[in-house]
Formats: sequence, structure tokens, C-alpha cells
Amino acid sequence: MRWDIFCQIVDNYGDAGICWRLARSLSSIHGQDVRIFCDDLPTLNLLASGVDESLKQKIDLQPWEASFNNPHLAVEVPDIVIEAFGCALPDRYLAKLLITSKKPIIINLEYLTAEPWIVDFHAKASPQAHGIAKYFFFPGFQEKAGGLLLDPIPEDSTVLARQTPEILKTTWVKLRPNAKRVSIFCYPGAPLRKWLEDLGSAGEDFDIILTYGHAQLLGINAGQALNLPTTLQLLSIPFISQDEYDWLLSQCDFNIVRGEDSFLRAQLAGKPFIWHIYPQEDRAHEAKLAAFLDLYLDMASQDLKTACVGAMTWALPHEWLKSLDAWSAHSKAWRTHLLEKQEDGGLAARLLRFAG
Ligand code: TRH
Repeated sequence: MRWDIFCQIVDNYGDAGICWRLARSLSSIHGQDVRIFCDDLPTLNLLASGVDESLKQKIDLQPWEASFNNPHLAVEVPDIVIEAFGCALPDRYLAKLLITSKKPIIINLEYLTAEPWIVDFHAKASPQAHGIAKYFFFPGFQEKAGGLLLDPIPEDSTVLARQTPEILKTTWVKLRPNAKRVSIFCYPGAPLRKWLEDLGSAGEDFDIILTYGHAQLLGINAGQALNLPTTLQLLSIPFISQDEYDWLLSQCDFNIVRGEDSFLRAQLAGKPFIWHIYPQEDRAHEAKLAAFLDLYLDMASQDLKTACVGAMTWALPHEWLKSLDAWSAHSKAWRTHLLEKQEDGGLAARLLRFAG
């Protein structure tokens, strides 16, 4: 089938990250014809840059306007149109769909949440005045939700255990063999400085890998002294491709992640993590975090529950670090559990079944 995915980058990288990962799953695993129309192609291209050229060539990355400027659209009517995160389709694209004889279905791909209410709304119709069938699709952890984006599927703890990506080689030689590795990708509001200072007094060595922009968050680029203990080594890396970032997560002992895509990849890497959830004005993120922790910690001991809930709400590391080994074991078990629940192929496969 032919898929048109519409991606508007509201902020950050998550919108592009999800659309790209979905497109590659549909194309490489399910053999679908996929185009992405995106209002910020450079960002999308940056994320996609790490993959095999043959895979990239199969997915047609187009600027947003090409969806209605393209004179060939009449012969390229899609079977499925995805509006990622409720981005409205361009009027002129919609107008072209309305005059074609074959009508696609439109799917509004929602944000990932562990909240239970989504199963009542997942795959429900959203009747439109223009008459083209449109449905809500809710990614989720539950069996009756839309599933999770798994590609590339992490098979075991040596997930993506290929060679160090070229772009990370200069950082990798600086890592200390006995130090624990922590990667950091969070939003500006995180109390990072205090968190790092506390981690530095834990009596262990930690190599901290700051993803693009995070040195600035800490004020390092502005020359501010951090006064961190020597047990910590801070290493800044540039923006890397999505595949390289997946690899990085799999190589760290602990990850701080955010948004939606890195949040899921940290789980699939089977490592403990802090999810710095996207803050919403109405504090809806608090319910989302609580719903996730309910699922994630369902089988955990009371001690581990206390440690994880504390860590995820930015308790200082000394309050929970003693539980790190138990948390690491739990993370591996959680990954296995997730993959079992998504044995049907997860989000891409569920979308395909729904649309077919
Ligand atoms: O960037 P995010 O915060 O994205 C989003 C957006 O804010 C979006 O509007 C919001 O709706 C959503 O969160 C909940 O975090 P996320 O989802 O983890 O996406 C980041 C993507 O960027 C992910 O695919 C990994 C990728 N990435 C790289 O490819 N290279 C890098 O160096 C880094 C740090 C990330």
C-alpha cells in the first residue's frame, strides 16, 4: 500500500523522530511505499542520516508543499494518510484527495501514553464533513492500544552492538574503563546541576555524556565553572543520527531521556532511565508519568518502586543509587515483557492490520 505521512515539527525532534521511525518500519519490515511530507526537511534528514542508503532511498522525503504542488498526485493517490500528532492536512492536498475516485483513509496518529483511557478511543472513527474516513490511532503499551514503535528491533543486550559510530570515536577513547556511563537528553527545566553535584559525591566514577545542547544548558559553553568532583567526567557530543543515538542508549548504564521516542528507546535498550516527560501547562504530564510508572513498576519490589519514583521525579541520586543493580535487572525484564506484548509487530504492524 501507499502511505503519505504528514509531519509538522512543533518543537524539538520528537515529531520527526517518530515519523521517521514509523516510515522506516513500514518500508523496511512491511514493504510499504512511504512518503513523508515534512515542514522541516533538514531536521528530518539529520535524524535519518545514519541509516543504510538503500533503506533511505526507499522512503520519499518531501517538503510539506510538495503534497499539493506535485502534479503527479492524481496518479499517486495514497491508500493511507497519516496526520502525525493531529497536524492538519494542507487544504490543497485534501482538495485533491476529494476529487479522486479512490478515497484513502486518514489516520490521526496520537501521542504515546500509558494512560488506560486510550483503549476506549483507539481506532474510533472521527467523522469529517468532507466525507473521507478518519480514525484516531493511539500508540500504547496495552494490548488493545495501537502498540509501540519497535524498529530497529533490539534483540538482546548486545543490541546494536556494532562498532562505535565514527562521530563518537573521539568521545569513546576518553571513557574510563571503571566508570559508569550516563547519557543526558532532557528539557531545560531539569535540575541537572544539583543532580550532577550529588552524583559526584556518590564515591564512584561516572562518565557523563551530554547530548547536543546540554553543555549549554549547564552553562559550560558560557564558561561558568561547575565545581564538580573529579569522579565525574563530562563529555559533550554533537547531534548524532537516530541510529547512532539508539546505539548510545544501549551502551550506557543509565540514560536520561525525554519526549516520546527516546523514552521508548531507553526502555528497549533495557537500561534504567529517568524520563523527563514533556511538561504541559495543565500538568497533564503528571498523570501520564504516574500511569507509566504504574505499569512499569507493577512487578517491582516496594524498595525499587520507591527508588524509581524518586529518581523519575528528580530525587537526588544518593537517595536511590543503591537500587541501581536491582533497577538494571528490572529494566532487562521490562524490555523482555514489552517485546512479548508487542510480538505482533507493534505499532507499524497494528497500523497495517487496521488499514488493510
Ligand atoms: O525531542 P523531543 O523532546 O521530542 C518531542 C517533541 O518535543 C514533541 O513536540 C513532543 O510532542 C514530544 O517530544 C512528546 O524528544 P523525543 O520524542 O525523544 O525525540 C527525540 C528524537 O531525536 C528521537 O528520535 C531521538 C533523536 N535524537 C537524535 O537522532 N540524535 C540526537 O543526538 C539526540 C539527542 C536525539
